[in-house]
Amino acid sequence: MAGRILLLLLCINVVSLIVNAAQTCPADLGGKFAEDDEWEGEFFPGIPKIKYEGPSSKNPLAYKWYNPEEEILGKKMKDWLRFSVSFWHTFRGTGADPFGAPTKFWPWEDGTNSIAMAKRRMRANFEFIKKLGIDRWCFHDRDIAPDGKTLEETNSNLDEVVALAKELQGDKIRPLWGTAQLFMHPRYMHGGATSSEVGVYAYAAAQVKKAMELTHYLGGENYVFWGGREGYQSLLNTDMERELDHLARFLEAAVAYKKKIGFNGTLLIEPKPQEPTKHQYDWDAATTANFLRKYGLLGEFKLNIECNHATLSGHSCHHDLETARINGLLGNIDANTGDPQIGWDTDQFLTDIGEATMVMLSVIRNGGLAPGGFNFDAKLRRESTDVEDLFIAHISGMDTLARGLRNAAKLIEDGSLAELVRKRYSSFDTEIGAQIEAGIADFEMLEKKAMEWGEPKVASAKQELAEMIFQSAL
Ligand code: XUL
Ligand code: CO
Repeated sequence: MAGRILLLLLCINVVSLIVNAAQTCPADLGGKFAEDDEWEGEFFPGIPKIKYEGPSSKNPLAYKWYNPEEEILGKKMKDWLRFSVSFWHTFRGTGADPFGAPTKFWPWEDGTNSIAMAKRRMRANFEFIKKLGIDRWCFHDRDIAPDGKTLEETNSNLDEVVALAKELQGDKIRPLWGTAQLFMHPRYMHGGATSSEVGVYAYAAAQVKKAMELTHYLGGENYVFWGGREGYQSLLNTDMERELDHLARFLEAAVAYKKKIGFNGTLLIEPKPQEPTKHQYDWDAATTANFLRKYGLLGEFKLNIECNHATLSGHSCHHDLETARINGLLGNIDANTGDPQIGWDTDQFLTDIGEATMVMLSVIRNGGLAPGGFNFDAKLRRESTDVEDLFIAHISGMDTLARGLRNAAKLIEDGSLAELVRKRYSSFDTEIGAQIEAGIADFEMLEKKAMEWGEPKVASAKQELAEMIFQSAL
């Protein structure tokens, strides 16, 4: 039993401090139920297909704000929101943390990491997605299938599970994105693409190659690079310039391979400032945009902004979304939130209506996110242990963003916030303002104007009024 718990910690809990095995997720073919992937009946009996019942409903298993077919600003809610379930939190999250053992023992889990168990979990995933009425899911390679003894064996385990996933997806469901897990295995302790070991760089490339092929095979719309260990713990032993060059070469090779296999999905980089490394190279949207610009990769990548990562980097989620958007880089959102009193990546479901409204303002200004969407990179609290809680958490997260969408549309249709901003900059809607914005106003000309005009009048910023207008839409 202790061995099982250790194995689960190693395979599932991304922030676990206990890492002492040679492999992260070895296949356990000798498990008690390992030969049997049959599961009688439903995984979620008693949970119906979740329907929209409107804001007055008291039913926890119903949508109050998310009405998928309803049009908001000329687009269906489901097309603005493009929700996705993340396999790792929902089906591999155990509730373990660095101080505590797993708390979640889902009835379909048999305690093994066998291929049979991986297949059963995949069946549970698709029943879950279908009951929520969601069309998308996200995965890491190592969430969905166990490691083999060799890379070839690992790849063949993946092929077996992915063949089933393809069948279960049917015509409608597709991965929003896939990714390679380049952070849990001990071989990645110095990073993947930025490792000091050339063998690790090659292994990481092989893993990304396979994960891209599988994402493409499943009809995935995007592919994500989150470099949890692409960073450093100390600059004293790190050649930062060389590591960043390696990362760029790695991403260039990924672009070339994407084109070679005819994968048309968007490549996304997911910024995060730190955790698990002390400093991650993709710190925030602005840092990542500069990296892409320096290496000539701007046209090939967009960003996957995760709200809890934005707040860890000292920004609001809205700030990083706007930074991505104004640089033409907003591709996807990992929808979650942190806790104001806890300084790490708690990956909670977003339930703050004000924050959701600001997020949706950015999404509307971006014209939507497609082919990206909203991935619930969010998990139940350790203390939430009922199967039903998985549904309640997603329903609540979906309703929060749906409410944010409705509020943001109200603000845009009302127009007073936009008018406040327009008025604030109206002094530039003049001949001289137009010359400045066109880049033809030189310093001599501006000095002449400053002398002619004398002391400039400075208007109020009207922040409290802006906040009042914003509040009135919530
Ligand atoms: C980690 C995180 C990851 C990425 C995918 O903080 O957000 O789950 O989204 O590797
Ligand atoms: Co994420």
